[in-house]
Amino acid sequence: MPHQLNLASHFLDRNTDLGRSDRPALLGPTGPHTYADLADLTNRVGNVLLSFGVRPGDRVLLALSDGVEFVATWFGAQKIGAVTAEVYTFLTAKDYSYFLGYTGASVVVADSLTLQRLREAGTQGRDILVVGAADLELQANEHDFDALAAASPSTLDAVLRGPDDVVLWKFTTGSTGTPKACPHTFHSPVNSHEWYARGVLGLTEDDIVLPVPKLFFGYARDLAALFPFGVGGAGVVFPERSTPERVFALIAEHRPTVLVNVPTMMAAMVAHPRAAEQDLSSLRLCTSAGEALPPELHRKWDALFGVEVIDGIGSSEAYHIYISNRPGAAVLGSIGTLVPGYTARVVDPDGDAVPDGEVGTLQITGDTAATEYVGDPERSAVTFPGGGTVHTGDLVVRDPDGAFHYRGRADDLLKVSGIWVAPSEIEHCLIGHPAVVECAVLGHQRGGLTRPHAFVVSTGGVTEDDLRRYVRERLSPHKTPERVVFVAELPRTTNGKLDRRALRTLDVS
Ligand code: 3SK
Repeated sequence: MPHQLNLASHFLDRNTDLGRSDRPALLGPTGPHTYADLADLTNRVGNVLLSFGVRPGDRVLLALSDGVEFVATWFGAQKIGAVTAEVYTFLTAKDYSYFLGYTGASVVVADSLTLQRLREAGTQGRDILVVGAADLELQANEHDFDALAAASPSTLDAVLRGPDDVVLWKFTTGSTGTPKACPHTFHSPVNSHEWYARGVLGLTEDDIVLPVPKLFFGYARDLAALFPFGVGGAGVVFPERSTPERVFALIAEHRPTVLVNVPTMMAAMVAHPRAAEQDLSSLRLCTSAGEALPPELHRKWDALFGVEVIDGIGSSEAYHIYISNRPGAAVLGSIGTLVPGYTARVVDPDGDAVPDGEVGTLQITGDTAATEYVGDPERSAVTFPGGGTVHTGDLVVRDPDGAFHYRGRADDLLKVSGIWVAPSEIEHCLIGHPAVVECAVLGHQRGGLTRPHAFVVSTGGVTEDDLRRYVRERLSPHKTPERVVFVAELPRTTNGKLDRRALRTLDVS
């Protein structure tokens, strides 16, 4: 690991030196964009940011749809030593107000999708660079991103950052519902690229990576618009939200080799009426992370698409994926083994190691860990004890052969009839029913007792009693949901994970 480094030089500009200028870096509706195009726009955007007074260590907030402008803004900010922080594009004005205050960013890069809600949030005292502003009436502190970039120089010196300099923030919502930033140094993306992207996935310059989640989610941003550049490969970027139809169409058009997926979309793809007609033969693998992959869904995916699923677990706190299956050796029902570079402990509530085969909480250590949640010393002390360790709050079982099995979040466990129950066990059972597309199980309090309640998105033609019977026949009686509530969709956090807090507010009595 070099002592100092700039992420834009390391991941992007190096491709020019390696003679890859004319190779595609980004594909999508506005592409292809070559490495030369992307480096050119990156330098221009970096110069625009400099002209607005952005200095090393300053946060630049991206509230921007996926596209070449997103990627060039990210690298442009990196190149001048600024700290990138990206947020979802479908937030409310209240949310944007929170992020503006929390990041203290004096420059925000937005687009027509986010501008109105940013205005409602109040952007006084900040400069807003607006992508696609040609037809918009801009206010005094708003500026036309494209015009400014076109008029800026296309050369830019990279600012080297040191081992203790924060270079990016990754947001996490966690159990409190209030997003907090995990700050990272350049060590995190550089190590993750070596250990996971190259070491586990074996990314090469022949890879084209299509992400299902949008780029504000670090899982997708790194895998589609950072790690491929480290090997001269390409990412696919597109502005709209992912739907099964759009994902199928992008696969047909761009023939990606790697699909970066989440179980929710895998369930929707499998349940799609035209799933069996799709040609996914360009894919050499499909990653799954962000939430637990029920084995039954994995089985359905395998049977229908035959594209190997590389299930793994990662977090914003630990930067990226630290336990993963391996291509060619993926094991159904397991999240895989440690990604080389990490060590793990599985502990009981006192912090003592539990034997293999028993459930415990996962602690992970490696040189990609954040050191704090910005502005939250209490939660930081619990999650980041120091020494590159993250207390993940994830319940796992480790086999004697080193393979891990996910058992849910420690704070989601239910005590039913005096026995601990992991909601994921009931969820994984329910998903095996042919009419269940996705589901979530929560503890419902009544008269001081906790009972599991299931929320189910179904294809129809199934009743509450059918599903209760289905679980009762497969699991012990106390795991049978007291109620099964059919919903049109499950609430999700901005990172696409199940929002258990929002689910709790649904009336099931
Ligand atoms: O699941 C997550 O939260 C995550 C975050 C960052 C990078 C990768 C992953 C899977």
